[in-house]
Amino acid sequence: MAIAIAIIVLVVATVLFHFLSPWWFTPIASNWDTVDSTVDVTFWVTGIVFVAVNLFLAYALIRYRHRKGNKAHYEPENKKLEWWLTGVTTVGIAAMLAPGLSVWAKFVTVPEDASVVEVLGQQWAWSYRFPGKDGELGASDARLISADNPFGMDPKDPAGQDDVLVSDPQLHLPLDKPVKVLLRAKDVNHQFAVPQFRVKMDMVPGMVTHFWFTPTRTGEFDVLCEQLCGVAHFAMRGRVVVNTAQEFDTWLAAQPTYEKTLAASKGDAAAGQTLFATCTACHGAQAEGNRELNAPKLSGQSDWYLVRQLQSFKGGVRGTHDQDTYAKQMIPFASMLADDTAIKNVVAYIKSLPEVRPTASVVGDPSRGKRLYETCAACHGSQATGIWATNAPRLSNMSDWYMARQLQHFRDGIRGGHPQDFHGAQMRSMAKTLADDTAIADVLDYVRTL
Ligand code: HEC
Ligand code: HEC
Ligand SMILES: [Cu+2]
Repeated sequence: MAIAIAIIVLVVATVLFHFLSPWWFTPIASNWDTVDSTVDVTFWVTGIVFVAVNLFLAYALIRYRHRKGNKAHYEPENKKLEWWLTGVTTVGIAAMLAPGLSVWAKFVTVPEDASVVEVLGQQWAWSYRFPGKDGELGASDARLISADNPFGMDPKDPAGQDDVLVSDPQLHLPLDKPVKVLLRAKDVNHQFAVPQFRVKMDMVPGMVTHFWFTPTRTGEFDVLCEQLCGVAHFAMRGRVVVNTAQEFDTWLAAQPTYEKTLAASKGDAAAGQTLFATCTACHGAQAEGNRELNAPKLSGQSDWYLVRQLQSFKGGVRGTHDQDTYAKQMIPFASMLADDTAIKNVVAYIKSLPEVRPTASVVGDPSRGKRLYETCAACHGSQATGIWATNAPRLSNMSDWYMARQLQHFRDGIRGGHPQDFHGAQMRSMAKTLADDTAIADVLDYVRTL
């Protein structure tokens, strides 16, 4: 009897939870309301079966419970009942699957007037490509990918010259225009998913998968990777901003074409030397760092990382938190660098400076640190030399007191909290894996041994 009551309570509680729970679909922002309908159909079919089967079980437990003097009647087969059950199950399963098939067919059948955007997934970041004025994406190949060619563009294909390259996890799309989304992966399987659009599709290296949708309201929507793609899979975040056509056109026009990125200056160390004169006051003549002035060592650091940080300071992405007083000192000096060419020049000069070994100041337990560093190695490399492909800078042979402070700042949300700071946000979630300042000291003491 107790079991029967427990089952009835379970059924009632489940149904109540289903209708009262706040965890329901986010408000839809695309044309795919049919996706919601298919989920609704599944809920109805499985819900009715769940209630019917469990209530029947409870009924049978009560009706046929043990009573003195009663003997059970054994009925091994019942042709009629079996036909009924087979028939009802078939109808139920067909009702669940058939709508999905027809919606799926529409999901991958792209309308003629759809524009095209390519999404590129990698551990653990997103980037995007538009076809440019000719309406055609140029050829690309994973084998051509390098720091200078992150999209793996084929330089010989004329169709690729005007392709628009968005090296940022944030994509913009115009409102009410159907768009065909082509998906490529650089390294392992990923999945492009935007819950409000009700879209998701696997990204498989060596394959181009696709689907289409029409954004139906403006706003910002999260891009998630919904395929377990490695230790930092949860940190693979991006954003789609749906704009009016005019706002979108302005944004798109400001993005560089492949041709432009090729022509962009590689940085001139001689020109950078003059610019670096002001930096020496804090960072030292050899960019060796100065603890008294809180300015870290820059020599030996990857050039692409230094460029990004200077752009972040300048663009208000780093150093905007009230408590980030050290980073705030950097903002006026980064802003003195007039444009990207100046930034690249000064970084080219820093790159030409000789390496010095910074003095160690953080003391911890390197053997504990070694274990903690295992996760970090996925992005920063086993020797902590930094990996361009994961956007993670060099840590070995850099100022340890500075890194300790950065890890505290990431952990406490002082660095990496700006909505445009996708790389910082990634490191923020990783810094939280270090329980306290002792763990930070341990891991940095281990990094020093590399
Ligand atoms: C007034 C002192 C001062 C001057 C001058 C200065 N910096 Fe800095 N810089 C700092 C401080 C302090 C930090 C650390 C910020 C933090 O802790 O978040 C920093 C950080 C940086 C970083 C980030 C390093 C990293 O690993 O993330 C870069 C890059 C940098 N500076 C480059 C420059 C360049 C290039 C110049 C000259 C144009 C310059 N700095 C001038 C004080 C200064
Ligand atoms: C998912 C990849 C990833 C993992 C895992 C990761 N990091 Fe990072 N880390 C980054 C990225 C990306 C940045 C650069 C952030 C930026 O551009 O502002 C960074 C920056 C840092 C910095 C700041 C360096 C500087 O010069 O300012 C430190 C220190 C750091 N990471 C330490 C660690 C440690 C310690 C671990 C392990 C607990 C770790 N990271 C794990 C991606 C990662
Ligand atoms: Cu992924």
